[in-house]
Amino acid sequence: MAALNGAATDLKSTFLKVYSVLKSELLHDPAFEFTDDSRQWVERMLDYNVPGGKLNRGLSVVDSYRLLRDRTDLTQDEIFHTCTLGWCIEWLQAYFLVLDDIMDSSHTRRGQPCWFRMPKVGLIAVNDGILLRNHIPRILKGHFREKPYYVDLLDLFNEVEFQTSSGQMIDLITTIEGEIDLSQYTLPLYRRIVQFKTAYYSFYLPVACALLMSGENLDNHVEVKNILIEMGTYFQVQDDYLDCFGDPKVIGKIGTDIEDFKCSWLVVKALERSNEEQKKLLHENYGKADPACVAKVKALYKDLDLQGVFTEYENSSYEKLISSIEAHPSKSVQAVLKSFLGKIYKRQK
Ligand code: DMA
Ligand code: MG
Ligand code: MG
Ligand code: MG
Repeated sequence: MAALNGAATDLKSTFLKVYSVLKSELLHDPAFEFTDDSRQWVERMLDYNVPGGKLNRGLSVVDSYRLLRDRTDLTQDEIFHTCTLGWCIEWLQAYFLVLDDIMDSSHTRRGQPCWFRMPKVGLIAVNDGILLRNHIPRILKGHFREKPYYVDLLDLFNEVEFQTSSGQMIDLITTIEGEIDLSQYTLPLYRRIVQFKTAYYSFYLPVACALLMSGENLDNHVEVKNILIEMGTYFQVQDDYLDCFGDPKVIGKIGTDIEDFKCSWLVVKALERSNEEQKKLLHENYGKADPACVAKVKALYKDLDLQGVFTEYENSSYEKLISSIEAHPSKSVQAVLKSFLGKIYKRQK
């Protein structure tokens, strides 16, 4: 393989080179007898679902490790291994998204149709999701089996996957048809859902991977975990806001939260701020596929100035996060957390 350049500006192209290496290894996995057709299917499925996002989670592993080690010149080996762990998180994300889009009846993702909406794919996407998930331990076995932290790494991925799917479960059972009840949509339920479905895998996992590679024991970093969970909660509030108010051309997906009766931050805030008449409007129109109902909900969000409420929330959570980060004793850990926060603050996509 060509030399991996570690300079920050080239990080993304280095990262993408590692994707090609990992993909090629999986396409020649000796545990499976590939035919041309099956190899082509997996390759197309991977290219469609794994590398097309912002890659924030994956790149953060490399970034975090560099900051923890306090040097820019990582060895070729360190670069390859941090990128590989970064890709394992991107694989995990692809797995969750392929299945999430089916369950949320979404239409587009990353500016293209959701995988299950593609001709000839349909519910084969369910098995593709399972396959994506199974690629992760294969990648880890291939590259980390001899590392002293191998068991901890496997345990970390297992724990985080459990947390994420539990979060997805709460997200989904709050919207069961016939049992929908807006009055249960309060901030504590909201926080529980998003902490589990988003924060662990998107924020804690990348930093925890970098900590393990640096030889750290994760039990000694509970405070870091708590800060990352708060950051992940802020990130999902942004996701919910963009679902309604973002530009689909920029975010690459069309929002479905209102139609899907999701316990979104916006509906929680709307309920907090509504008078009886406005609550009635929500009860009558939230969770309906009819575009006229969706439009009424969006108009109410505007009347309640949820855009202003969001801006206020965004500023105050940023302030709070910065002060908890600055209370951390280690400067390099502070740098890791600030770098992550910098990537998402005021994001438009
Ligand atoms: C995303 O929740 C959580 C996971 C684990 C994929 P979501 O359905 O709000 O995500 P998106 O808006 O990207 O569909
Ligand atoms: Mg979704
Ligand atoms: Mg979802
Ligand atoms: Mg969303």
